[in-house]
Amino acid sequence: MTSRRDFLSASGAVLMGAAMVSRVQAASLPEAVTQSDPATMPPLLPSNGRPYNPVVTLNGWSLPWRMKNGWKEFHLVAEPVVREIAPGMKANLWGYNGQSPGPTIEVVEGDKVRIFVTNKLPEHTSVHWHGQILPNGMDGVSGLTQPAIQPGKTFVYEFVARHPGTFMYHPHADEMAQMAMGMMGFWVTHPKNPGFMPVDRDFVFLLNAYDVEPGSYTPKINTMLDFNLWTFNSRAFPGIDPLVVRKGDRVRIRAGNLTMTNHPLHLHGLNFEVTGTDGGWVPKSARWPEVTTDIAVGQMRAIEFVADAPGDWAFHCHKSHHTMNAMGHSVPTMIGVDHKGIAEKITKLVPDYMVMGDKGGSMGDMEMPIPDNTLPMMTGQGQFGPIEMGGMFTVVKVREGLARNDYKDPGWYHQPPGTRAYEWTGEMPAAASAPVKPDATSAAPSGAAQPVFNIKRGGVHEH
Ligand SMILES: [Cu+2]
Repeated sequence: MTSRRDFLSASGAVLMGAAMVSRVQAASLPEAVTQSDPATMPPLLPSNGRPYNPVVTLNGWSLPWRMKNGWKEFHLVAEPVVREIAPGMKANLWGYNGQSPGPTIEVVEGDKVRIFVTNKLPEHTSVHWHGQILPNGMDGVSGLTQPAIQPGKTFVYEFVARHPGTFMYHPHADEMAQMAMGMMGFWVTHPKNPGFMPVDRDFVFLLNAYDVEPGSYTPKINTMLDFNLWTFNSRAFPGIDPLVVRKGDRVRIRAGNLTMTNHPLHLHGLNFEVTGTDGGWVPKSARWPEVTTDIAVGQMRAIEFVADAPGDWAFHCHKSHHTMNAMGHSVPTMIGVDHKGIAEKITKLVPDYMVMGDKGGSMGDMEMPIPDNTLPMMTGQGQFGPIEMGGMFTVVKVREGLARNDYKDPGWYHQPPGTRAYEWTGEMPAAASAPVKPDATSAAPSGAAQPVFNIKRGGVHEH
């Protein structure tokens, strides 16, 4: 889908002058640029204002601005949007400028920022600038610091972006409904000095969650904890783009949590340090190495690592039900249950009935009909078969020799010969058995070694 932003980036700032400035200048509001393509857009290089190193919004984009009398002006439009959660599933959400989450806003420390917010929702809203230190009346809490923005109205927020760091924006009006519908966006205030903590690649995304019944399109907004779609930027695996990284790059990943539970984000193959929170940057002396960082509700974290290990490295929430998509999660465990007898009876009524779950839950290579507009629970194909993941899962792809601004999916990693787990095809040892006490052996049936538990009957039970 061609967006106005594609046009802008293709034509460049100079051509844009001829085509659009007259119209933009004639209007009192900056143009509300929209984007509906679900792919990750290339970083938005600043064409005016202070220089900075732009971020890459995973399956998202950054909002263009205009400079007017020393103010950096943005226009956010709160509106209903359709978001593709992953190929095969779309949801009716609320977002900003054509997408949920809304576009990332990137400014520089010290910028005077003016944001026009137009409400095209059927109910009032407001925008809270999470983590910003700003005048009280700009904090966006409807009722407390301002009247709510009624449908059809436009409000103006003005403040100086004082602190560099990682922030977000979301409504502070009918929050449970509006966040459950996808109202949120990322905000990055870059340091005034572009040489402060520079990185080669800087990825950002929000952790969010939806409850969309299979076969329906609109999230259930009253769900408190039992969401069925766990997403990065309103996308579920395999709809989440990989984080493509050049070997040797210093990489930053910033994530904010706008769900109602914590998410331990886990990265394989690389150690990282938590370098930032929504309160600011962590001094070097206070950082420690991790491969998992827990991001609590409402928090933001920036992690950094040097991509010294080429490969396809899984990056995911470590709550295993957050790496699954919709469908029933409350089914009984059938591992070890022989239900052949029941299956025979059911097959008389339902000829296609399939015995499932008696050997485990694996459904990665089963092809079952699913309702319209939902996703398989575990999905995604890798080069060696089904990945059996959904939800908050993606892959950090570290490759040698990429171009500086190359974020294209390089395909699957070709592991050097002799470096992949392999099947043992040699001799197998005799079946392992637990050590057997001589007196227990006599009681056991001949030939079958019985495990003996080390229990002292009548003895003193010590811990
Ligand atoms: Cu999680």
